[in-house]
Amino acid sequence: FMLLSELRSALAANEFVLHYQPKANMSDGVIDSVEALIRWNNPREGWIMPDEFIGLAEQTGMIGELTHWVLKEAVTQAKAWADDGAPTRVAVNLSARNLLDDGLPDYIMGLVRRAGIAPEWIDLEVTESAIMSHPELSRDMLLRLSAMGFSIAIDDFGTGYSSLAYLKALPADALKIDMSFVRNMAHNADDATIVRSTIDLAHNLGLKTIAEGVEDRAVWDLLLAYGCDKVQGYFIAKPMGSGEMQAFIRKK
Ligand code: G
Ligand code: G
Ligand code: NA
Ligand code: MN
Repeated sequence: FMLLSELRSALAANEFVLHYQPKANMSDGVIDSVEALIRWNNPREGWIMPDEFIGLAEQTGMIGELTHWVLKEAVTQAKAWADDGAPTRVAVNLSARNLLDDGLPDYIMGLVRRAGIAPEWIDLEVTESAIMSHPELSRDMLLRLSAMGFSIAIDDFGTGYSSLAYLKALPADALKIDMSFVRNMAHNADDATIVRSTIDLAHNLGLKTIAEGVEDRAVWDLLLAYGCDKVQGYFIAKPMGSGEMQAFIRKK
């Protein structure tokens, strides 16, 4: 049981932390992008994962403030990695409600301008179901963000109900194929067919593909054969703190 007041004081006390999970290019193995994943370092209970508090933040509207914090932290980190000679794109997850926040594009633009980095260094991930909760408004918002130079990835692709006609009208740069199809694709012919067809569909629409939940070499090999662009998952690395991530990028 969690209270909104606890989330508010956690933000004020700076108890939220971003972890980062790398995405590897399939063509050359290079890691030039990561996904930021929020955690709550609670002084009494230890690490609390986002599944336990993002829902409350969304229901109460606090997700607006929380996402502002995530974006600020992600931009600061992208700037630090660039200054360190290891430029890395940082992806931030947006919730359905964030897409209704008219001030969001100017807020993100203000952050990247002040940091002195290009918008290209920040990727935005939005789930198919978040977009479909307000299709028209979400599309307008994504068009604004995309026109500013931020790239848009459709997250958890394949689990929502967007039509192909609607997908075509979105300013997306990439599809992230949901891990429920990817994880067991080496042992499940239907999953493999879904993943292969999704990659073909994405490429035919001019979109890049990212497979999430890659846990072993057999899946990597299949994805390589299918022409997937990027992979993310425990086979590459688990989410990690920023210092560990920096060492990981350097080592590669
Ligand atoms: O690694 P993991 O347990 O961190 O993530 C669980 C879920 O929480 C995923 O669906 C992920 O997209 C979501 N999530 C992680 N960080 C954020 C965030 O900063 N904002 C939002 N809206 N969702 C996040
Ligand atoms: O919804 P989203 O795609 O943002 O969720 C990412 C979630 O998946 C996070 O909880 C992250 O920690 C987790 N994750 C990342 N890679 C793997 C993986 O290879 N296998 C599994 N089971 N989970 C993963
Ligand atoms: Na995500
Ligand atoms: Mn996802």
